[in-house]
Amino acid sequence: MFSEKLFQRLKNAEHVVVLTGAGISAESGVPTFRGNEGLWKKFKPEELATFDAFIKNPELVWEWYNYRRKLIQEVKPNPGHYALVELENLFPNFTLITQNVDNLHRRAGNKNIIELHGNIEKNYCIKCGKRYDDVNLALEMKVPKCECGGLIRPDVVWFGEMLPIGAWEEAEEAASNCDVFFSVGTSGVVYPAASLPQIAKMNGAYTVEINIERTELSWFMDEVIIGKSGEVLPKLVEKLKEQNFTKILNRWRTV
Ligand code: BJW
Ligand code: ZN
Repeated sequence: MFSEKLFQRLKNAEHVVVLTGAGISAESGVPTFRGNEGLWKKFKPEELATFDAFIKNPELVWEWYNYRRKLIQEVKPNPGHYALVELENLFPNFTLITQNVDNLHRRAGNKNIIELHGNIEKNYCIKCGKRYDDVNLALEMKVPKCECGGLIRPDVVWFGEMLPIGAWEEAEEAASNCDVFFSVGTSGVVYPAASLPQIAKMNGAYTVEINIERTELSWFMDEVIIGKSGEVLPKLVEKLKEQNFTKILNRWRTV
């Protein structure tokens, strides 16, 4: 399943970066955005995840987010998420860049996380900017209005919006300076996130994709592993442990 080259690169790696997408949470029961199971009612993400859609029909967009908030509260991180926590502990420098807004990486225990598309459990007023970060409060509200009269929106990044201040810069910096870059469970169609694997590769990283199918990004990856992230990632961690990887890594570090 994994090449010798990958282990070689990992043994010499000081900085490992993982980019995740909706696919890593699929095995927890969180639907992905695209593909047959990814559809929500009859809408595409491009029709709901925009500011215009929200202004046109706040109830519908809010309903979509509340449906997802409730779902996320009911699910748990899966073995793929937990394997990334183990990976974080194996390397001197590890950055987890996620496009997901579901908090499952934090709940699993990862520490160094960059959330590129925000966080579904947080909200703010579009008029005065006041924050409404209590998820239960958000769930109770049918038509979300701030005390100033402005609409309350989820603190996520919609199409046409800038990424959170600093998040893109940090992600680009991590991708430019890593030794191995994993792209896990993302279709690679949404930019600028989808450019990160190419940035990593251009800067010399070994790039690996883990997905149940080939994606827009597969053609330039050094290695494409077809499989569920909840199965592939724990196997990778197991193999690294079998090879007494930590010891090898430590020996390398002291040379
Ligand atoms: C499994 C699995 C298992 C399943 N194991 N795998 C024309 C060309 C290029 C760009 C543009 C363009 N026109 C407009 C743009 C820009 C636009 C864009 O990219 N559009 C494209 C769609 C064309 N981007 C933007 O507007 C972004 N902002 C921006 O560009 O600002 C300017 C800027 C420039 C430079 C620097 C900084 C700023 C903002 C994008 C915001 C995206 N927002 C959303 C919604 C977030 C809130 C929410 O959650 O509701 O983000 S859309 C949605 O897509 C969500 C996701 O994070 C994102 C990516 O989706 P993801 O994660 O890849 O999910 P899927 O469903 O697509 O794929 C799942 C994958 O998992 C599949 O491959 C499965 O096979 C796999 N899988 N089970 C492993 N068990
Ligand atoms: Zn307000």
